[in-house]
Amino acid sequence: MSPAEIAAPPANRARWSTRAVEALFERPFADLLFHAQQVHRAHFDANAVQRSTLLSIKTGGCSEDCGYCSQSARHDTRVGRDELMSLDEVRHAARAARDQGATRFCMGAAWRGPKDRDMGEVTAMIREVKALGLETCVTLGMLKDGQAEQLRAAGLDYYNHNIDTAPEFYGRVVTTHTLQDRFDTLDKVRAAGIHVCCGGIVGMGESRRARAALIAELANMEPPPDSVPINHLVAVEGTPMAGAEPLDPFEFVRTVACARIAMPTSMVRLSAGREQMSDELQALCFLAGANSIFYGERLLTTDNPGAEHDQRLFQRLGLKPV
Ligand code: SAM
Ligand code: DTB
Ligand code: SF4
Repeated sequence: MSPAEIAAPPANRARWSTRAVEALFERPFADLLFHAQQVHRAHFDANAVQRSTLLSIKTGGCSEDCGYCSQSARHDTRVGRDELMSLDEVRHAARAARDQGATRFCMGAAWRGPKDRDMGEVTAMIREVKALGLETCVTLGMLKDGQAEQLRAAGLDYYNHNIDTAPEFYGRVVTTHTLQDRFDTLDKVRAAGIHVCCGGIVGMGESRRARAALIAELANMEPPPDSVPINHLVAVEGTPMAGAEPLDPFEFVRTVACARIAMPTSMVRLSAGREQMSDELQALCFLAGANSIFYGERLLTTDNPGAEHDQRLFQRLGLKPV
């Protein structure tokens, strides 16, 4: 593939092959970042970064065996098993997030999927958060028929459901559900008129080819996800991935740049792993086209930079929160 072909924007959302994304990964770092910047600036204000705050509304005890996850009941981690949070606690956390400047509130549950009996409480939480003037997002696992419509009726704006890794690597990461199960839920979310938030994790010991395949798979969705979280593995003690080979930080930046180029109009979220990154590395990720973050001192069960630290970083980089 010639550099000109690589640089060309995909015409009418042409399908991305793994090889084409891999060719992006192989470019000199400065060329790749320049390309990502061009694409980013053609579609977004390059100095604007959106902020969402996460809340774990149901922590731990999950039936699934995702190898990276602190919340699987099959892994011996320090994360306990909690009941579903009360509406009061959710309201309190959402108000605090809004007062700190978040514009979206994302509630996560350590479930394979919600039971029908959980839906009343979850939809009440969505209504409550929406009433505070925040955009709403939930990540609850796999959905059964009808559940996406119930969430939409409650005012849900986004559903986060990651494909997490390349198809060829998926079975090495999770065995209790399949990638097809994930696609089925994404179809239900889309059909219900909810925005799709779907991305993955890197740094799990996958190859560059697998990272390229993950990006191609996301970019080839029809349409591509509205929001694409790029998570860096947070290696949690007690999980099978606790000892994963560390990823070269520049390779992480390359992954962000490839996501930006392959999905020009999607929000690309610099997600888990920021606490372990320097400010300089995060700045490179913004240069590579990341334009949203998780904001607030906790992700779900692990630490995230505090709001004050991020406010300072935004100031130092002249970034505008949106
Ligand atoms: N149980 C639901 C599910 O699996 O979709 C929702 C919660 S799950 C924790 C949401 C996402 O968090 C996962 O798909 C994964 O991308 C990310 N995640 C979980 N643990 C992580 C870790 N240790 N490092 C990086 N990302 C992680
Ligand atoms: C996503 O892609 N990353 C967020 C959110 N969606 C739910 C979760 C990151 C979790 C990191 C590990 C933890 O805190 O347990
Ligand atoms: Fe459960 Fe989600 Fe963690 Fe997998 S990623 S173990 S489904 S909470």
